Amino acid sequence: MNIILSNPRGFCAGVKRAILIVEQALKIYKKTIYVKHEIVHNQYIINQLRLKGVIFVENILEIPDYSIVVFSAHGVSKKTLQKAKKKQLIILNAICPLVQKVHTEVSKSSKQSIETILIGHKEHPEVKGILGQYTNKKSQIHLIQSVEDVKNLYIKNNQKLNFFTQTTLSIINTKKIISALKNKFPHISGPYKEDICYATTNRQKAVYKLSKKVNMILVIGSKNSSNSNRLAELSRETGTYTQLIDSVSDIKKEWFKKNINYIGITAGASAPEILVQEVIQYLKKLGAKQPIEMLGIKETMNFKISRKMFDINNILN
Ligand code: 10G
Ligand code: SF4
Repeated sequence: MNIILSNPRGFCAGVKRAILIVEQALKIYKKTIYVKHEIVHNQYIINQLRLKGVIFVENILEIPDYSIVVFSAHGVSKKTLQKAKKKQLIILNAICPLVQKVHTEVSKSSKQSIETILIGHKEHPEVKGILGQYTNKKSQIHLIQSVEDVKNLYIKNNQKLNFFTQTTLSIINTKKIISALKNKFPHISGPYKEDICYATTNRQKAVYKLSKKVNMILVIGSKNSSNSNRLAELSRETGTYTQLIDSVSDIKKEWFKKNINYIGITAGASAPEILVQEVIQYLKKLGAKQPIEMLGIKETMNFKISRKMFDINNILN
């Protein structure tokens, strides 16, 4: 049995930054750190941080007044931010800068009363956060998820219309939706391509390439991770036998009974490399050879954390 590792895979710059913000907060403040939503959608990361005392909440109202809160990498709505301010919380916003860019644009669109379309998955926290930037009651933001939704979309003024996208969508499906939008609304404005980020794009391109070389792909990522699900979906669409696993303990021996000579492994943007290495060790015990790293794009993106972020005086001003 041979193992081929997808490249790039695993942590993106936004995830690294978000986890580091929580770790720095623990070190600097030496107090309970609350996190609004899972900092990133990965069970291993969440369990590790819980062991360090971090408390994850879905509702800001669960947090005692004057506490320290970190907003997850997926971002929050303006309403959530206001609630946190009302409770006088010390806020550390770990939103990925690439999601922040979408917030800024949607907020601008709202201020200018431009009807706006967001392509994204309903109920996903990133989508809730983006929708929550559009506060103009006289105009509207519409959430769509499919080409079918474009057909049913009614817009008041289609001469002035903007669209944006969630950052972790399927590249192929999103292109289809955008093309349907452009056909129906020729005057629509949007990002140069779409707001799907570099990490999502690179991991999807890599897993597609990998699918041509292997009989089976293991995608490491949690069930609620949008970008990990999109990797598994794309891999399955190529006809490759695919399993999305949180960790090595999800693997079932019967998966390997079929004629599998080449196994591919990839990991979502929120899955740490240690989980990949544990799967490799397991497969080696089943007789797999030393893994081969597939050639791929070298990622150099790095999001800095400003020192000011942890400065109490700066936060309270
Ligand atoms: O893929 P989603 O958005 O579900 O999140 P994740 O935590 O699994 O991965 C990192 C991506 C984000 C923080 C959303 S931009
Ligand atoms: Fe940022 Fe993309 Fe990572 Fe989301 S997946 S945190 S947008 S780099």
